[in-house]
Amino acid sequence: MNKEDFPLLHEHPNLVYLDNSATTQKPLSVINALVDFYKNTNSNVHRGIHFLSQKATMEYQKAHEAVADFIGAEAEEIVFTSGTTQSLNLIARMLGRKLREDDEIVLTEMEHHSNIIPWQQIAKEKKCGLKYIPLTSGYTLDMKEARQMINSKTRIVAVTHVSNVLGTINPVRELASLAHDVGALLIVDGAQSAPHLKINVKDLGCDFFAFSGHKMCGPTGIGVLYGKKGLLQNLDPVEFGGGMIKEVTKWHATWADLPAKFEAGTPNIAGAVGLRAAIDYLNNIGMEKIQEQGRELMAYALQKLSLLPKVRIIGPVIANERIPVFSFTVDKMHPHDVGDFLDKHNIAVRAGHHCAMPLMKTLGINGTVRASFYFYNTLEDVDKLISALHNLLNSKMENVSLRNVDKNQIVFGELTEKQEIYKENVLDHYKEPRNKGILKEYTHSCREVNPVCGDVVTLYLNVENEKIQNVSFMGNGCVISQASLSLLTEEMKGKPVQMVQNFTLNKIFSLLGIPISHTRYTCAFLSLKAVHGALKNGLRN
Ligand code: C6P
Repeated sequence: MNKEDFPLLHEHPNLVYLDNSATTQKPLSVINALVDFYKNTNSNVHRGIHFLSQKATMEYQKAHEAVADFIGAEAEEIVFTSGTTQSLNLIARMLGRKLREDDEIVLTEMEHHSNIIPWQQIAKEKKCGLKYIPLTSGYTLDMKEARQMINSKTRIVAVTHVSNVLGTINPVRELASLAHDVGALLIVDGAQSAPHLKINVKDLGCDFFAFSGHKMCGPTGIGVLYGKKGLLQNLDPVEFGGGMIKEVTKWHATWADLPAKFEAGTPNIAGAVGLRAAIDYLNNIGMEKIQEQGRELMAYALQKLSLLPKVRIIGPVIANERIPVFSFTVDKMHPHDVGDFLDKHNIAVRAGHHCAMPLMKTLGINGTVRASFYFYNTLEDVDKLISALHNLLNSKMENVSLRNVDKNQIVFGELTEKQEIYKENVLDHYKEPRNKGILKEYTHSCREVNPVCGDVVTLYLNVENEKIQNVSFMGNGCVISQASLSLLTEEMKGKPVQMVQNFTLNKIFSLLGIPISHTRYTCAFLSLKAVHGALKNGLRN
């Protein structure tokens, strides 16, 4: 359904795009709205008295109104930001000013980093308590614990409406009651719910609601912070500059009316216009229909995925409690290797920690593969995913992650004869890693994390007489990271420190001897970072 409205999907008919939780594709109407704005309306808002500026200001205002209608709010309650992340940072900083020592902030264990770190920072600054509502074994929030945790000390409850990893829909209404009963505010991260569910902020009972345009067919760089009017009126801005003032003297400034007071500087006018076009597009289909179609896809995908051996779904298995975002792990395979394999089959998924490292820690895993669907995906797309996973489960590791990729990363080719030999070597180092373990005696060590997938390695070195006498490593990872560590540690032994310090990423590439896709550079780089880190740590000591 609707695939023909999306030029990218039209241009790449064989692509199965299942990375919609990261960002969705854009319909032609949104692309045209952006082009039309720059061709016919481009001008700054609020500032000029000329015709174009008035036109741009009107378009910008209309965008506020469209967003307000979309979530059941008033236009004054809609603050445009660059995205969910900025919205959450803004609200954390604004509310943070009002917090006192020993006040408590309650989050959940399934939050995205964007709804953790801003509160962590505030909690540190203000010496507030930070608590996390735990999960049940069914990947939902433990509401019994939530009822205990939200108490008279709680000032803020900040929760994701829908988890970007688990797909779980959280009981926001109940959380709002719990928060309000103790005089706390409820902040909702709606990044993953606004694209899929019909949102009415009044029905949800939340005080603030944040979401991004790019996850719901809109452009990147535009997002929303909704706040109840009375609350926004009583908050002071944390960003200052043009457009947000009423009057400025050398010593003092007063603020513009809502929502301009919170939109300092030239806003993303084109983005707002594009977001309005996206909302028009979604409204034309109907959010209820989008939700209904999501349920259909979900039921089908859940049934098919749950039949695959060695595949474990990480998320609720009841279709009503979730949206069509499926995280899963494949027994004994690293999510990167699975993602790479699917990519080779023209299926775009995300693999890693999905910016939810604390959740991964709770689940006891480093990462997952995530297939996230949107309304333009079809049952056939599910079938293609399942069929590729079948192939993966039946294939040898040879086919899993190593392939030839041309410079623009689109066309896959065969490996040359020489590269085939290197590939065998890489696989051998992956299956039987050399130098794995902890050295009994070591002079240097370093723990490094791959920020993309959360893999952790620790490197141990024994340096004597300015030479690497011995080396080992610990930690698991994908084919590329493990083979790189194994190959590099072999290469280093007996070499002068100075020589090893000069190793670059090219050294790893030459040791691997096969082309790797750009997205895997961080996997290869992990070994080198650990080596450089260990040598640096040691020299400093
Ligand atoms: N999640 C994902 O692939 P921004 O980047 O500001 O538009 O959205 C941040 C954000 C906040 N909360 C949730 C629940 C999210 O899912 C996201 C973005 C993407 O899952 C990129 S990490």
